[in-house]
Amino acid sequence: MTVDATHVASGKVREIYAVDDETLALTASDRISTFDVVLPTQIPDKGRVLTGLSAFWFVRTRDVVPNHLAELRPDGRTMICRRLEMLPIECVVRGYLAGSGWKDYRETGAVCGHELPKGLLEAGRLPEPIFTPATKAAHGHDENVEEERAAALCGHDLYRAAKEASLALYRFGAAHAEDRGIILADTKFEFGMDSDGSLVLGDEAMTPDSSRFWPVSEYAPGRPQASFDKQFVRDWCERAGWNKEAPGPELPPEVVAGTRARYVEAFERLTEISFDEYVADPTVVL
Ligand code: PZK
Repeated sequence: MTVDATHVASGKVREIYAVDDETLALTASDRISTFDVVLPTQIPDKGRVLTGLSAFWFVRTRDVVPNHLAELRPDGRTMICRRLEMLPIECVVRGYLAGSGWKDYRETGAVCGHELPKGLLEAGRLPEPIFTPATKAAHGHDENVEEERAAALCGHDLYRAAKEASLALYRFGAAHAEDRGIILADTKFEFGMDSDGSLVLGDEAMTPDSSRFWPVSEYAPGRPQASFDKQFVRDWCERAGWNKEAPGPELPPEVVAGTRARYVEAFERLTEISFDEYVADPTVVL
């Protein structure tokens, strides 16, 4: 990184540095996690794909809700961001029933208080996208919560604004992606407040790490869907007989190359910009 900064936090595959009192640097590594474990093998350029996609969406959704992006660094993997006071919830929007949404529906017929029609299939499309907030777990999995609990944690006005912004962002991204052969099945946003208390979108946005991307061409409800980006890794891990506890297995070169190609393909399909051009000059997404 060419920005002078002190490290303040680590995510599974990203790091945050403090630049000054008002500014952070958010940098995406090439690490990959699957089955909740970070693997010892990196996927070259994965961090650039995620950062480039986030920046692409941030620029195109500014009129939906303001966001924290201040500057995209020449490395293509670092965003300089406005420092926010983050809301204590994960803002998840689901257009399809997968993961914990499918699990909750199967067990109760509802997800976060949304009573859904009977007879929906695993990975089935919902009649309307739903907002399904979750509380941030310090470790382990986030917990889906009902609207009243999430609103009490954020304050009702900010909660309402985050919910409406999340649904509008998802509708924009999902329509854009579907036109380009990718189903944005669900996605997670994180919001914060700026110094005057107004809502700002933070974190990453509509990337493969914060969303489920499914290829339209392979979509078939009634079973788990192939992941656009991680399916080679998951398949290889299953065939290798890994018990899904840390440490994960090293990936062979053909799985690394195939997975890198899928990330680059997602970037190019969604942005309609060549990834090589992005690497040469990241500002092409802005
Ligand atoms: C912030 N995270 C989560 C993400 C990590 C941790 N603009 C902002 N202002 C203040 N805080 C944050 C942000 C953002 N984005 C986000 N934690 C703090 C997170 C990635 C890596 F280590």
